[in-house]
Amino acid sequence: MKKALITGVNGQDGSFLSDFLLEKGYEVHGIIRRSSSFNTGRIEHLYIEELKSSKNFYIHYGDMTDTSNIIRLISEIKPDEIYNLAAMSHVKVSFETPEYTADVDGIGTLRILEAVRILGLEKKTRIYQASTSELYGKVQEVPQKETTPFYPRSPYGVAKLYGFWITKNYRESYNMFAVNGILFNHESERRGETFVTRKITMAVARIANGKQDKLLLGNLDARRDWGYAKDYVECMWLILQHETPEDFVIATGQMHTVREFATLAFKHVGIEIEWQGQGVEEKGIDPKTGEVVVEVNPEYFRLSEVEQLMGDPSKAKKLLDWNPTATSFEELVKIMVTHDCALIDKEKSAISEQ
Ligand code: NDP
Ligand code: GDR
Repeated sequence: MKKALITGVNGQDGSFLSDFLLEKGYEVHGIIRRSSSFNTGRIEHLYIEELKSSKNFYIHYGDMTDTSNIIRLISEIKPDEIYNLAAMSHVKVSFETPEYTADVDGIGTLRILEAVRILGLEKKTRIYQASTSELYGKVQEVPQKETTPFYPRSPYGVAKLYGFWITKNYRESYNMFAVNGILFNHESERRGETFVTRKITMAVARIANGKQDKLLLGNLDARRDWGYAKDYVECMWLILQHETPEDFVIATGQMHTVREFATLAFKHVGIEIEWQGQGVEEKGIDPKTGEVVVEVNPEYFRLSEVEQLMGDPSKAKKLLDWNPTATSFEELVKIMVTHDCALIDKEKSAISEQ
């Protein structure tokens, strides 16, 4: 039985990857941070299932800033595969916590690579590094591929740039199977609520249920290449199974504006939003009621924005036989809105039963 270690196991991707690897018969070890409140909501179903069936899922306390903890865990587990998903992953927040972001997202990656090397596991352990389309930042070429030059636009992007290069450097210097998946935005019903897609779908569900008046957004013109997280974690695994260690762009090859995402999300609850005005004055109106349901709030603007990102997944399609559009943009929005409407309904019925 293969053993995998996942950092950031309780995040969006870590939780889907755990589902995927357990299904494949792996023994899965995950690292979580100690928190003053419960932080295992996304992996709760695995505890419950694993209590019932054979126990292949193990959780360990740790932190990407704690070198001795990382070395001890890797030495005890001796994983065949490490998926380094832990990160301070919010681009806007990285401007508020640049040093911490560099420590976790940049040096944290080095800590994993060094631990594997110090422990003499270079030949046994394959390492996946969660790289990002934010490396491209100020876009030099459209669509972006593995050879497109990087130009990060945030402390997050710069920290991840270090993570990318140190992974490549360890591969070339120590002959390690250490690789980067350069993943474009991927979303799901498990996405954190401070990212724009989930912020929109949760607000749409609440507005449709009369629990919120309006949605406040930043840059409506920002364009992203949005895929479904469940499809993308399969690709992380495929990258580690490839016979040679190589970096891959993982994307759908299509992009949409934040405005388009919101328009489609509202449509699913029967609101055919009408956009009026421009720039900070732009508003989304529900034509049936005349009410403003979306407003622009400059508080959500970025100090240096990444205006557009669209990846070219040709290499992953060809070498990994991966289907980038298994879930379409329209399906993704529908999955998220349907999930969040059900969530709000459940909350409502729980309250009415009290
Ligand atoms: P999430 O923000 O959902 O998850 C991040 C995970 O990292 C959480 O489990 C978080 O734990 C953990 N973490 C944060 N800081 C530390 C720390 N100091 N020590 C240990 N664990 C820590 O991100 P996603 O699942 O969406 O993304 C996974 C990875 O992929 C990240 O590295 C992200 O930067 C990268 N990425 C994501 C993309 C996307 O569109 N989703 C696209 C490209 C790259 P806690 O719950 O305690 O905060
Ligand atoms: P991003 O995702 O920065 O691409 O990083 P996010 O959803 O935060 O922003 C996408 C775009 O939407 C614009 N935007 C808003 N964003 C947020 N969060 N909130 C708003 O109200 C809002 N209004 C408009 C943003 O300005 C931006 O242009 C994500 C993270 O998962 C990273 O970890 C990952 O590396 C990249 O995707 C690829």
